[in-house]
Amino acid sequence: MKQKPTALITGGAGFIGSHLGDKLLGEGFEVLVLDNLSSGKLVNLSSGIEFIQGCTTDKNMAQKLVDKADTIFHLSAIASVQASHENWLETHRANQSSTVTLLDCITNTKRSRPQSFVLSSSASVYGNPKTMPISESEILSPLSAYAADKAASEYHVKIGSRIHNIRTSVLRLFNVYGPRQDTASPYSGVISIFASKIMNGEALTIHGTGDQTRDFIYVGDVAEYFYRANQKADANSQTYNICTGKSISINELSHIIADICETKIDVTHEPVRDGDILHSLGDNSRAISNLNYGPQTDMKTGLRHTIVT
Ligand code: UD2
Repeated sequence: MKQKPTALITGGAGFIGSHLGDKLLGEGFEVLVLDNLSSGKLVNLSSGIEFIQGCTTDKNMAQKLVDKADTIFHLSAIASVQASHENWLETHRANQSSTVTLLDCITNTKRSRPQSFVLSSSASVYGNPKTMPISESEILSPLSAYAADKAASEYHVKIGSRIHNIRTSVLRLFNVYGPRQDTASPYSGVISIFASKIMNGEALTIHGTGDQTRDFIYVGDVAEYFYRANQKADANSQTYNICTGKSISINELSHIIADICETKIDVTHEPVRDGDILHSLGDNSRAISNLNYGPQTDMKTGLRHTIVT
């Protein structure tokens, strides 16, 4: 009988990682999840997934798990711009040293079968881009410690491919939404915050005018992209924007959510958040052509899945 491939997902108990775990189980993988549960939750894990509690920067633990894996999906991070400024060194370890730890484990493994590595990066590496839609060739201009760590992680991945011949891919995620996204944390995405407030009959807070726009992509499509990016991982290490190529404003978003919930919304305005970018719209043509997949879930359908759960 053919042996199942084994995938290690760091941060696999989190919002995006847990959807990826489900996708990989469905594709016949053995799935190992390494997560310290700082933001991930055990309830996110489907049965059949092997869970290991720990930090990705724990070299001994990481080595043991990397030794078992055919592929490593690196999603663990402290995904917060604010936290990256309040706890610079701690977030740097979680967001950059973790990447080097895993790549170093790959170079040290005694395993004979070649391994692949997929990095979850962020559109924040672009900062305030000069051109819109943003293509992957845009100059990187991180504006936060979080974005700097993601950009540096990307460079380390390229080194992993160039010097050590590791098969890699890098995904730059735009604004991901969907079920299991935390509503309670101050770092939550706007969609989960709005959905939860509307369902609880609370007023929405809009920072600034609400005319700022974002390219929102549904988490199921993101999991599909991770799966395909691993299939295409090679020593040329391609980078992909993971987005829809369409954007909507925060005002429009609030109206769509209100329509779905069949309710009227109350809005209070607060000052623009520190470091907030005005517009974000990605060019996803490379992902569509190289990974042979375009986002399948439109905004209304994705929001319905998000709000009923
Ligand atoms: C995204 C990422 C973040 C980082 C950042 C870099 C998410 C959840 N966050 O932040 O990790 O990569 O990009 O630029 O993907 N807003 C409101 N009211 C609220 C909450 C948010 O008006 O209650 C606004 C907010 O000011 C912003 C927009 O909604 O203009 C989107 O906010 P977000 O936190 O969902 O995502 P973003 O793009 O700031």
